[in-house]
Amino acid sequence: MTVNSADDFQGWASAHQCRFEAVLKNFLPADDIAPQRLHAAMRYSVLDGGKRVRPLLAFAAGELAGADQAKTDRVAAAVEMIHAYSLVHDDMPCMDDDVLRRGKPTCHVEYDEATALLVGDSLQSLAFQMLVEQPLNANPAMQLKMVRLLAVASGSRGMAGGQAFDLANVGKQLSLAELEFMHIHKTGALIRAAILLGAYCGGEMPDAQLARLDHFGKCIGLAFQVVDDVLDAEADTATLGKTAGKDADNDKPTYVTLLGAVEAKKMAAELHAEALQSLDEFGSAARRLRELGDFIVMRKY
Ligand code: GRG
Repeated sequence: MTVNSADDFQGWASAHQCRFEAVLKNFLPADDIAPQRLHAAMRYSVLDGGKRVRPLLAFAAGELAGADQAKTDRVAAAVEMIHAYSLVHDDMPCMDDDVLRRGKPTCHVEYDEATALLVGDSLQSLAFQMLVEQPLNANPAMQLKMVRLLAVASGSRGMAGGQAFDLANVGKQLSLAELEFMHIHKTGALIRAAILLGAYCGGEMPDAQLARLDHFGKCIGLAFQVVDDVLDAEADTATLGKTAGKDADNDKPTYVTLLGAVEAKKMAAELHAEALQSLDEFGSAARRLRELGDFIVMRKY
């Protein structure tokens, strides 16, 4: 069965997840290549776990834009490597200090702190290698734009900046606008980048359409975080594959602490509706993006 012939969303997503696991295995250095322990820890942190939401968003946007699978595989791998690095570093004692991730001991618990630090560093470098080793767009200037996009989304004006804001506000009450600022950066920036990078692998798209795709990413990225906050408060550790109730334990400001669970769920539903609205003009070509939007707000883990 090819990925495109899988008609239902679950079939499409599973086929991509399965195929992409092999892609990642191939892109990551083998664990018998020196330094073996670092490479084993990189593979441990990236493979065999995670919902692969960001890669699926890149594939869906790539399919919308008529992109080659080999190209979207590279941008999806780059984004997933950045995401995996952020989880490894986030779990370290100097940040969230957690012991469970994706149903397994966190990287620094399974290996050690120095290795976890180097896993994050190396995954970040490998992510950018993914974007420059092969042509991803007929226009080299566009490929440069793609590299910059991922750099900004993951750096101090994106994910890492959002994490700094998060760490600086532990134990504090934030306004809704401040919470939104934090999550648009910490969680939303990489989700947005996944969608645009997938689209940039395909044919040229008018700026207005790209802006609508980006608006979908902005809304669904924020919805992802609101749902994450609700799940942290309401789901159990076994279902999540990470320690539940961690936000309350760490005295973190969340949508649930600020608005209460009922209002937070309402907010997720509103963001979901706004996200879907921005895909209207794409018709059936945006079907997978819509379905991913549904999955993001309805997920249970
Ligand atoms: C360390 C630079 C740096 C950044 C860390 C992403 C992040 C920033 C921290 C993770 C903490 C966290 C739980 C954030 C909430 C949203 C989020 C990114 C959840 C994890 O993403 P999922 O649910 O994870 O997509 P899987 O394991 O499915 O890939």
